[in-house]
Amino acid sequence: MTETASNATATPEWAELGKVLVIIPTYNEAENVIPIVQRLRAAVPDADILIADDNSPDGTGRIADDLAASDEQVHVLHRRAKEGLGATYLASFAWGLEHGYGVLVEHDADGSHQPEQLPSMLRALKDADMVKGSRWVPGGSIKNWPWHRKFISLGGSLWSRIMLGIPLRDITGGFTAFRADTLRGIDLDTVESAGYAFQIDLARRAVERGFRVVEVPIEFIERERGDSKMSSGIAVEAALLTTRWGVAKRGQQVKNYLGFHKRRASK
Ligand SMILES: Nc1nc2c(ncn2[C@@H]2O[C@H](COP(=O)(O)OP(=O)(O)OP(=O)(O)O)[C@@H](O)[C@H]2O)c(=O)[nH]1
Ligand SMILES: [Mg+2]
Repeated sequence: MTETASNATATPEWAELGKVLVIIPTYNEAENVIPIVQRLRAAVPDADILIADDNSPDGTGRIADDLAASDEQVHVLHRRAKEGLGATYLASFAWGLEHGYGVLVEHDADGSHQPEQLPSMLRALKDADMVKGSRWVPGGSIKNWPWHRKFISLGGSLWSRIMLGIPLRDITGGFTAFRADTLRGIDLDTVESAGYAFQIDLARRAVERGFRVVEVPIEFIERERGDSKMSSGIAVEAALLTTRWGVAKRGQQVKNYLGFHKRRASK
């Protein structure tokens, strides 16, 4: 019996949370999809995997089908065309919730998120509603990123904290574990954001609705194979939307404050 097979029979520490689904969105990740699935299956043998492929021209979808054919814990969601990370995650969350999973995890295919660090996040989810893998809390780190990527990441989190008043250090990170009830409670139907803004949007919604959002340190490693889909447009979308949400939130706070004083004065 292999180590993976014997681990699979053990009850995981997070069993009370229900079955775990790790979602891997892919676009042209032919070189990365097999190693990441292998690592995930070894690190968290009880978790199922959903590869959500946007019809990658490099054949990632066919490789995913082969993986699914030989492993009943691997599933594939084929989508028609590249629509961005936000749309892919929304479709994948819907699939996972329909299939009765208790925990849904966002996980990149490119090796930046390390499957071996997922158990510590699932452990933390026992006392939380949403757990974000964080590069910017003590113990967290980034390997092989140029200074300008660090600047965008830190600046984005700082801007979000200032505009939205959200107490998270790494709000744009994409390695996140949600309880199913958290996703059901944050009105996914009204999410419009696509790139980094999507991550900020989900965290903002969870915090505003009173869910417990916790950060766990991770080591983030720059991808070694394949091309990044990150663009300046994604960063600009995040900055503009965060500013819009922040202005709307502050405006509401001022309205509430003025309304309170008007009511008091008229008593
Ligand atoms: N299905 C789908 N997957 C996507 C899309 N865009 C990116 N991805 C996948 O989402 C994950 C993260 O994308 P990356 O290009 O690594 O973007 P990033 O991690 O924000 O940026 P880098 O730090 O530069 O790697 C990878 O697994 C991509 O293949 C998309 O439009 N559709
Ligand atoms: Mg990446």
